[in-house]
Amino acid sequence: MFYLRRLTTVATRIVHPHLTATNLVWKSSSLYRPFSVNYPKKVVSTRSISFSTSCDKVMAASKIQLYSLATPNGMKVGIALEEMGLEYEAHTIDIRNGEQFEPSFVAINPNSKIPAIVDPDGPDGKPITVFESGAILLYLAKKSNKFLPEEPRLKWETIEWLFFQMAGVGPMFGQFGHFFLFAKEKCKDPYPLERYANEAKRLLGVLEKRLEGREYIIDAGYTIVDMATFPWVHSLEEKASDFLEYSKYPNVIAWKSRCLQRPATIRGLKVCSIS
Ligand SMILES: N[C@@H](CCC(=O)N[C@@H](CS)C(=O)NCC(=O)O)C(=O)O
Repeated sequence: MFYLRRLTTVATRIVHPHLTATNLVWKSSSLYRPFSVNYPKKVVSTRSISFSTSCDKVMAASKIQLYSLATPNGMKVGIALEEMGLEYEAHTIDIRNGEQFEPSFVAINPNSKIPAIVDPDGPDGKPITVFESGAILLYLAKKSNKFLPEEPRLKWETIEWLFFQMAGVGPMFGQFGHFFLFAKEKCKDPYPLERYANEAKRLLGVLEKRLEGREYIIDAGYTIVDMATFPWVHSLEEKASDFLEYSKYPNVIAWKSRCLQRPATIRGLKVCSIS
């Protein structure tokens, strides 16, 4: 883990050479809250990092560097990288231990959330950092020329449904998961769970209608929209299928099963797995 942290720090220096390598503060949390936004964090140690020549090969990294964890948001990017056949190196950021708050990671994503990438070969040939899973998917689709249709109407439909996932499915399913799984004991008021369960069901209904007579969300075939959406649908099906009445959404279930039949997608789901 220490070596991975050093890789993260070195990659950060590639794109943020103004950062110093010393006095980086590592923050940790004893609580695992994949869906949470505000949970207690405490600094457990402070140590200095120094660079040695053994890290030089990382300074010359030619592959995309992925910083992630296999949560529904993290899985999106693992799937995209595998499906697109892009070369990459994956680094696990353990949000259970507060690694998303380490300065070296904050330099890559100022919002302290996974996933994030560093591409040493950005659009202008120089290194670039990209955070927010939707932005990363668009970036990778453009780089690989895959999974984002070129035909203008289909392209805008793809972007439209990607925003639907980013602004609707992700946040609402996430809040539902928080109140259903993690805040069960903390919050006795039924209102938040009801609100987010109703919204999750409503969104499943929107998807159900969209998938009527369609194999994938966009008619062009499997796209970055499916990669962004099905990990959330799959995750809540595993945890709350009865509560959210998944049996009422047969088109959604059939589509999710189709996504799960793709070997590269299966590989992508396992990138940065939580052990
Ligand atoms: N909108 C962001 C959301 C990312 C996000 O919420 N990531 C979660 C894991 S699924 C995280 O890093 N949580 C850590 C925290 O909240 O401290 C995206 O899609 O990239």
